[in-house]
Amino acid sequence: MASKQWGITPPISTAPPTEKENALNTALVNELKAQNLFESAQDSEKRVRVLQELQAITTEFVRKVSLSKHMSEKMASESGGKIFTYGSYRLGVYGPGSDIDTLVVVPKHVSRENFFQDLEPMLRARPEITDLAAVPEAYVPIIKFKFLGISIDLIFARLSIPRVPLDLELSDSNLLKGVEERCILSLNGTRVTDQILQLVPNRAVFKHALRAIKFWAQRRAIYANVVGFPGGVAWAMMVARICQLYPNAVSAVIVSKFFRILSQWNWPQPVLLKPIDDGPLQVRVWNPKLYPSDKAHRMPIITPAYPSMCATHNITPSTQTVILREMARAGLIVDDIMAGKKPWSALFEKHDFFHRYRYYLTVTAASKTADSQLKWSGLVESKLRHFVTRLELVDAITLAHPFNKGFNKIYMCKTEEEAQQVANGVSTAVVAKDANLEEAAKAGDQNEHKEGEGDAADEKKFSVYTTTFYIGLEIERKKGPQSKRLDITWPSQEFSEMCKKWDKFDDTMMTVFIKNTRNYTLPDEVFEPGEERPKPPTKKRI
Ligand code: 3AT
Ligand code: MN
Ligand code: MN
Repeated sequence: MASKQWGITPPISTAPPTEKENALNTALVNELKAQNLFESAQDSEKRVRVLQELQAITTEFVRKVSLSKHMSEKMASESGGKIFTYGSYRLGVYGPGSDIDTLVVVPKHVSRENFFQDLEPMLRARPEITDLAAVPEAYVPIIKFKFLGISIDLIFARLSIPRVPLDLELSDSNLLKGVEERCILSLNGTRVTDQILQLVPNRAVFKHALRAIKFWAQRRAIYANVVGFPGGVAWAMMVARICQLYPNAVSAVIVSKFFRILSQWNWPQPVLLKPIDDGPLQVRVWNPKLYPSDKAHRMPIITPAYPSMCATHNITPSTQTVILREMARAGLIVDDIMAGKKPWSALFEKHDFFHRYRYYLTVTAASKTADSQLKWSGLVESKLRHFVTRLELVDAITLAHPFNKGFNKIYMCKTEEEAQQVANGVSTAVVAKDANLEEAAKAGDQNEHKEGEGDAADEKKFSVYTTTFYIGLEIERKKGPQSKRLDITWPSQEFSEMCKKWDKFDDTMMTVFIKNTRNYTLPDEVFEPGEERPKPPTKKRI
């Protein structure tokens, strides 16, 4: 029987699973369940109902807008409007806390203004919908809200066709003709996830393997597109490629081959799920022969839907090293698991980032309100990988490893001066608590003080919100007694200038400062309760 070739090369093996592999696979799925990665059937049914409601609202939205543009009742109803999903929900790897990434597709006579001026009020009017926030000026304009408690990220795309029927598919690249760039970007999420699912030999195998890899990457703190690690789509494409190479394998085998193959991959050879398409538009498609910036990608993982892009352009020399080390480490552990010498839980052991290095840099973004801090800390985080690339140029630094998330705090200060000192990193000797920034921003800063107690709260009128990011440094040990002091002045200056160039930067509200920290002076919040902390050296080095 001639079998279909999945992907751009013949498979490595088409062997069916052995009994032992099947048993290991059952153990893997059980471990994922024990880690609470799956939602209950009841909650998943709720998601389906929510999506049905969103489809009904979308149909009504398009009909209303069509009528307002003087279409007949019949034409208005036939204009359609359809929702699609992308992200973890579409890939079937969502967990209890996941959002539903949803795309509203409308015909040409419905505009982006209508999305915010007509659909948004319709959503606001629904009693099931709470916490609605619209961000029309974002790179991908978005409306975020909760529907019956489930987070929804709603984006929008307008096609250049008169009707969007419920059986419309987005796979045809000709649909992109005459479509605005922002809409092409919005369509991309669904087009990519749909393609990934089309390009794997067995979706159930792919999904369980991807859940395992995503969980591993999160536990090892190497899951974060913004700071220079692969994000969800990139991990999905890597797993999909392994599935293509072993079309009959079970998820446990896919996971074990994943580490072996990708840690030994001939980077920067790209990971491709299919040949890169040319398409009908004048848009840029990833091409290292044509574009020097594409040639610079160190671990290219290319999206399969036209126009193909590199999902991992953020990876730096340091993050590449960290990823490959983690893959090599995981490969050894999985060998033991496959040999029956270790349980799957060994693969998912927590990262050791705060134990790994002797020197750390802390980058702290601070501002006066939760709302401004949410945006400011996001901006600073998005520039962190540029700081990393500057640090990589410093002679003595052999590796600059960014941690994948920041730590939030609120400081309550008695005087403005004290608040200013905190914001500049001079003083931290005030009351601080761990902060949930999103919650605080929603509640509004005026409510902040209600959480304190009576007079004490009144005294502490000036709040400062901080988010601290960590970069672990590997320093080359110079021979000789007097090694030169590490000088990071230039990268630090470049970095803070980069942050402050932001068009919404407000120097009366926002600060960013960088500090050196030794491992034994790291703050408590980066460790779990009971976790052993790095100790200061007992003997002086000679
Ligand atoms: P969860 O299960 O939701 O945690 P996910 O993979 O669905 O995992 P997200 O909902 O954060 O993750 O993102 C879904 C997709 O949305 C992934 C990416 O294609 C797109 N996306 C997310 N954040 C951004 C962003 N800041 N800019 C551009 N695209 C984004
Ligand atoms: Mn999501
Ligand atoms: Mn999302």
